[in-house]
Amino acid sequence: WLGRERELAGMIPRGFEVGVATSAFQIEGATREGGRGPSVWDVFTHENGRILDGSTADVATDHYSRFADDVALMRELGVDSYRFSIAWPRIQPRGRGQLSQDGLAFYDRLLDALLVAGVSPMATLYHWDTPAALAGWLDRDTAYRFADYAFSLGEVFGDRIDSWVTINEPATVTLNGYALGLHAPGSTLLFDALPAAHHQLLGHGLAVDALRSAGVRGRVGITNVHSPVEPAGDREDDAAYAALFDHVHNRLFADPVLLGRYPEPPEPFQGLFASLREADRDDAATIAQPLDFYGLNYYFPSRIAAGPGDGSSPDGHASAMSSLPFHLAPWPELGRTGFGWPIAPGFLAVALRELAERYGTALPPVVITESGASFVETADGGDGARVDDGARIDYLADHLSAALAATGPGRAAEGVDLRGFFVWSLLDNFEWAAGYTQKFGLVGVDPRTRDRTPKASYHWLQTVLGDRER
Ligand code: GBH
Repeated sequence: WLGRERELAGMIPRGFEVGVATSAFQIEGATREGGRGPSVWDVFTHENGRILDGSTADVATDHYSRFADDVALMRELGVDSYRFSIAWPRIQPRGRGQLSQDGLAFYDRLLDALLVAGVSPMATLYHWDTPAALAGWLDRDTAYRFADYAFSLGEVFGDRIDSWVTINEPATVTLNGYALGLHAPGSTLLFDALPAAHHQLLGHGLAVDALRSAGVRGRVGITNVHSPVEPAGDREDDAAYAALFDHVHNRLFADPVLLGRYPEPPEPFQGLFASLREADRDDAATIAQPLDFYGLNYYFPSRIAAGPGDGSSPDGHASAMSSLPFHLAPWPELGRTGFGWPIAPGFLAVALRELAERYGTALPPVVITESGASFVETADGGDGARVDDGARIDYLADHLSAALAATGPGRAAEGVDLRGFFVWSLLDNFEWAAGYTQKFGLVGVDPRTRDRTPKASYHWLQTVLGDRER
């Protein structure tokens, strides 16, 4: 796609929002400054053996002190919008009570800089950094604490934030954080993790309500990660476990939000989800607040095979997954990212088509709130050497064009009103359990000096954005 910037620019409709995304814990650093309290991720990263390279996010990309440079990079890039997250423990160091003026001041400065730069802010209220002082998502009370926090932010920033995302990927928090132990808080509860899903969904619904009561003028939505699922073979067990995986990864988090009820579990797994039935009766209406947009994160499809695997996960770690009766099978026919994730832009179109099929008129306008890839890169950026990440250019162009081509009238995902696409990520950053070993950035960050150097993909996207019709 290098050299075909015009072609891609020509596919982007007028008014379509193109942005870049980050999250607080992955970029900010300064974890003890401005009165910030510890989050579960601070605790987790300081435990032995949790993070692949033994790193922490204490400094990360040092965005906390370099945010003005990062906004300048976005202005130069020419993006319409910036999706970032607000660190709950900066605003409420203990997860409840009085707001930290220092914490608010940081996001106040960031928002001002974005406004001056003409970059529209999309704020995620929760991208995994739960205040460590709270009991966490297994406890229903955390949903109410989250709604209080949301209300406060709505009051303070309601006039300046254009789009609000309540929770980023409750599926990943549930599966990686509570079921498999790959993410904070590191629990390996398998199916006993389901209350964490329910309480996040409840927290989402309460937060939407809280933001609207606070009178925010921006759009309000949620971000779910979707991974279209296919059985690895034609054995009956493969199909049954594929349906189970689709249920726990995709439907469980989208159906309650969009349809106002939990999906019917596939045969013969009903028993595993019994706890959700009761919860559903009481909270279904709270969870299903009408939304202004639905955020979709897409990385890769899942191919499911019956039988336990070796427990290795797409996040690069052995996990409790080895005690499940199914595993994720490889995609030998497809190219792979630095993480080993299959490169499958066609399945982004499938994810969009499934949204149209499953949710029909209940589906609000869709924004792709994350799409991107890590690749093994030779230069680290900071020494001034530019990274020639042609693979990332192809990845982004293939995914953006697949999404745009799938959503026109008469197309596969007709019915999806696609409004935007955010690249994950602006910067190389702290990639959770993989530490700094996986680089997703359009901009490289020197691991020693934290100096920023735009990669070839940054310059390419800059040309695409400049070539759009105005
Ligand atoms: C996103 O998560 C995050 O929002 C972002 O912070 C992160 O940096 C980015 O992706 C890149 O990782 O099959 O049960 O083992 C998406 C990460 C990783 C979610 C793989 C689903 C598979 C769960 N996805 N995971 S499982």
